[in-house]
Amino acid sequence: MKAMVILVAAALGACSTMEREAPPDVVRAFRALDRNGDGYITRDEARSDDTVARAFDLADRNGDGKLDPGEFRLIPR
Ligand SMILES: [Ca+2]
Ligand SMILES: [Ca+2]
Repeated sequence: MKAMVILVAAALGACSTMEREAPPDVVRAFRALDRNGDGYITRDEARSDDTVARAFDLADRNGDGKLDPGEFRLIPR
């Protein structure tokens, strides 16, 4: 039982680490595009990057009209 708890905790820990650690080049690209620094990339901000602009609708999974870092890092580049 104890081993099970430790396994689950380790799995959860691995997941949250992966969430937190986007590759540095993705983080850099995100910050470069997020010109007003609000933590989201709007369609307007995406316009300066062809790849992101084209993938925008696909990447905006919750349909709020902006990309958060989690959505942004799923764009293939
Ligand atoms: Ca922004
Ligand atoms: Ca979104």
